[in-house]
Amino acid sequence: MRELGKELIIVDKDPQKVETLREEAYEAIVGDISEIETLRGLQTKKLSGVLIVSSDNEANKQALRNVKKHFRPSLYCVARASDVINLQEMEEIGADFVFMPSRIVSKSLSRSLERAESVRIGNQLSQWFSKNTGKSLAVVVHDNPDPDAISGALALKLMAENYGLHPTILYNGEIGHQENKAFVNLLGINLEHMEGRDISEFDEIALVDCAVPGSNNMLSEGTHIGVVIDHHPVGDAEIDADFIDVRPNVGASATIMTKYLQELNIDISSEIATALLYGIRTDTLDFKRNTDPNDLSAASFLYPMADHEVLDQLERPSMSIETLDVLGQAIKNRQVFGSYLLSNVGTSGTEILFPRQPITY
Ligand SMILES: [Mn+2]
Repeated sequence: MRELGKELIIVDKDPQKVETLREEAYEAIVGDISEIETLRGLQTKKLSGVLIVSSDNEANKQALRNVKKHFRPSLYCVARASDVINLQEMEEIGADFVFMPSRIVSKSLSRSLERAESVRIGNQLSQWFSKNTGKSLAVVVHDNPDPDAISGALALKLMAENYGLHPTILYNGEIGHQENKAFVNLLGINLEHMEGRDISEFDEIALVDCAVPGSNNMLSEGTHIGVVIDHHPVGDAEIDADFIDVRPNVGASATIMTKYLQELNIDISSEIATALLYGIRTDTLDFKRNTDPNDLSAASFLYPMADHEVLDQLERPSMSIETLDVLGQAIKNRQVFGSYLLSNVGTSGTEILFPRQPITY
């Protein structure tokens, strides 16, 4: 409360405790919170909230009833319960927030475990990079890469550069969809097609957004990999790698990479923040699919650094020149057969049938 800059009045049955609190310069009074007299004494003060936190469930419920009855209804009430049944009862009486100390402890324990794990793997990855300083690194994404794969690779490239490696992002297939092309162009992302490049010219290989060499990437099966970062389940595939981080519960590889950038304290440019945020959003369908709390926390970390004008452009692509071309061709080549208009749109060889009249139902 002191941190929040609020004044606090503490009520306790135990005169000894009250004495100690006063010695620590708290305003404390002796009283039983379940008794209406005690509450009346407080009512004269300008209260913004009441915290009912004794370890006695019955006393807390009685206090809550009294507060609800005798104080203004908008007064914010927090209560402590030792179990779920009391928690529900307190909510029914009208507490705005009920907490269970055991839950808070287990939550904070699991957070601290998660934190320790994240430090541990962050250190491992940083050790791998330190060991390979000066080497060339092929950062390979899956075939026909999407924004998650590309932004994840971009983050890994940045990380590698920070440790003095010489990374190149490599892809196979094509960057399909107008949105993905716009993504690469607007953010000026440099990636090279695998055609004409020999993977053996690189000292080390990293795989991003895919994990198994030869599966959805152009590597040969069984290739030794330095670093694997992915979020797709790999089943029982055996991967020969120095460092593997596959988290099927996470919605995007970009999320995993964002966590590493944070953990290893690597500065992020606006382009990379924008790319990663777009990667997370597209892979999770704007947090509607396979989303984990990590995706949300990574996104909220990236959000203030991202270029929202570029994101806007990516989300509402104007009709592409190619689409306009196809439509133009269709209009030029039109032929009318009865109630249908038939057109040939050239290179794709597809014929399109348009009803001559708009269909109405
Ligand atoms: Mn992905």
